[in-house]
Amino acid sequence: MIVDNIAKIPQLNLPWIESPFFDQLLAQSNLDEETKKKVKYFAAHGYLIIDSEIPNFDRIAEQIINQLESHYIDPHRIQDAWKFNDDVRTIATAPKVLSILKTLYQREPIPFQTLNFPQGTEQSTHSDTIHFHCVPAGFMCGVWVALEDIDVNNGPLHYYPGSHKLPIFDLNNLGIKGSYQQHPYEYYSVYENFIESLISHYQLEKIDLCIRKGQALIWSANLLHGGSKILDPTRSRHSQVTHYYFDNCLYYTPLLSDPFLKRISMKEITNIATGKEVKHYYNGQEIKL
Ligand SMILES: O=C(O)CCC(=O)C(=O)O
Ligand SMILES: [Fe+2]
Repeated sequence: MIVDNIAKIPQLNLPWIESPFFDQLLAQSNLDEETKKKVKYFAAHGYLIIDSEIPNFDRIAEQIINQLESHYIDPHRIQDAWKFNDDVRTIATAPKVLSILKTLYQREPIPFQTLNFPQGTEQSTHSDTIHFHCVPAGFMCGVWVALEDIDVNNGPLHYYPGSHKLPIFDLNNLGIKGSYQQHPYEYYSVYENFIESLISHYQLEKIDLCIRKGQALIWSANLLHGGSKILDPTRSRHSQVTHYYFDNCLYYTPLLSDPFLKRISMKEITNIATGKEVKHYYNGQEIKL
């Protein structure tokens, strides 16, 4: 008799990489061995470095750098340049990236925000789950694409391998009601200090992302990351981040929410790939905002 293992594995409403049954699910999947290795690596470490495989990448990178130059009102970053720049949209919707994300999460990826940086951000270490979260949790990730070669001197992105397995923390864990803040970052320094304590408590290993132009880092929602110090202030650090959700979720901003006070800052998002508004779902049922 053939034993049907597939039917015996509980299907949970969470990313398969976080399922207690992940090893079995992976073993049964029809992915090739190379891909299985990558998914396993991502599940274990919370990140993956890939080649974005975007055709004519050098030209696209150069065009983005030149065309965005006059648009930096905030000198450090420009949000959602995909709305007026097709090259930014090309990177956000790169087929190779979308296909890897679909494999890693087993759901349709939804690129919903782009950030372009001309220099290192020196941004303090954080988990993106404080900014972008969803129900069920975990269906979010970031992809950081190098528009030029990156090394330790031009303020690389840094990350802490394995930190995605720590609990997901929000302001309520720190005794703060996010939805009652005067402005979104009123208590952000409390969160930043907490993350620093967490890193030193666990003595987490920090890695600077030194990658070549055209390469990309995918990080899972809860992986701690930030911008390292710019050691050479004369250097640029052109890069693009795209944040992705996955379909069939409720999307919200924990930093501004107190769900159990029924004060939830739901996110209205547009799928960069289709230009359409993204619907929210709870267990397959559409939820109107
Ligand atoms: O590029 C950086 O230095 C930080 C970017 C980041 O944290 C993000 O886009 O989520
Ligand atoms: Fe981030």
